[in-house]
Amino acid sequence: MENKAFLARCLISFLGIFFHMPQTAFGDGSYSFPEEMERGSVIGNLAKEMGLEVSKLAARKARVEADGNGKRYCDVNLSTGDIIVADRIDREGLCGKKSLCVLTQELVLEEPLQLRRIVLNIQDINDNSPQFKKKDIHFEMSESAVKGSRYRLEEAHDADIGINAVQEYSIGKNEHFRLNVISKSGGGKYSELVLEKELDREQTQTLTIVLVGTDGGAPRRSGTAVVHVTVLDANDNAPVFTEAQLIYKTSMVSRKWMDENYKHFFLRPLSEFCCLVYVRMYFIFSIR
Ligand SMILES: [Ca+2]
Ligand SMILES: [Ca+2]
Ligand SMILES: [Ca+2]
Ligand SMILES: [Ca+2]
Repeated sequence: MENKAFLARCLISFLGIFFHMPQTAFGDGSYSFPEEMERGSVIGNLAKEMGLEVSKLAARKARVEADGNGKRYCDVNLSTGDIIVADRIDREGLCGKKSLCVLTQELVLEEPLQLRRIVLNIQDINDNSPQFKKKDIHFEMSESAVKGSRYRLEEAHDADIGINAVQEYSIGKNEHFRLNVISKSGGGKYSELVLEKELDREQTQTLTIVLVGTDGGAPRRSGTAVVHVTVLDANDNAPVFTEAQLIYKTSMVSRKWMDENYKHFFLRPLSEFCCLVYVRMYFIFSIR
């Protein structure tokens, strides 16, 4: 009889210890919702998703605690069983460029003690615009650059991921360049200017083109930079005298002087020689 009583006491003690041990292996709740929801927004319900009785939540002192040393991002409404947002959840700040952003919180229930895992799957929203590191991009291009020459442009960065990151680039209408967009093997895109119509410094010394980077979110967001092109000179023009210059020059020289220095003309560079011959011819014809 005494043995039976002892066994019964042992069994009761064991069961008491067992039921007060934390149980985490079942009944986890998983909730997917977008980042940046207002504090107090409902993201789920304990009764529906975790099978808990709402009427007992207050008595069992249900509460949410951060897992490990993390922060508490959600809370529980004891009268409705709703799980609500407790703090700002910024996907970019928490997970950067990771394609999955998962936070884990713990639901604690007392009498008996129970621990349930709450898994929060944070979805990206398009809350960042593409940005260029430099708002002004400077290029120096020779006017001798051939059609088809390419000039790589700075990539725009967008803190969002997937379709909410940069998808397209475009440039303002201009007569010299078109834009070529290239996808990088590791993700992301950049663009390059392709020369379509050759430059002429004697006609245009500088060009200003607006570059736009656009993401694929809804609504779409974009960022801009300004490309400043300075056209560098190439020696593509022979010196030419104007008629006024010719008349002035011819008035300053005599036919005798021209004849005396005839050999000297031939020692000059070809372009200059041509001009001087032209001066001489103009002089000869103009004094007749
Ligand atoms: Ca954000
Ligand atoms: Ca985002
Ligand atoms: Ca974006
Ligand atoms: Ca030139």
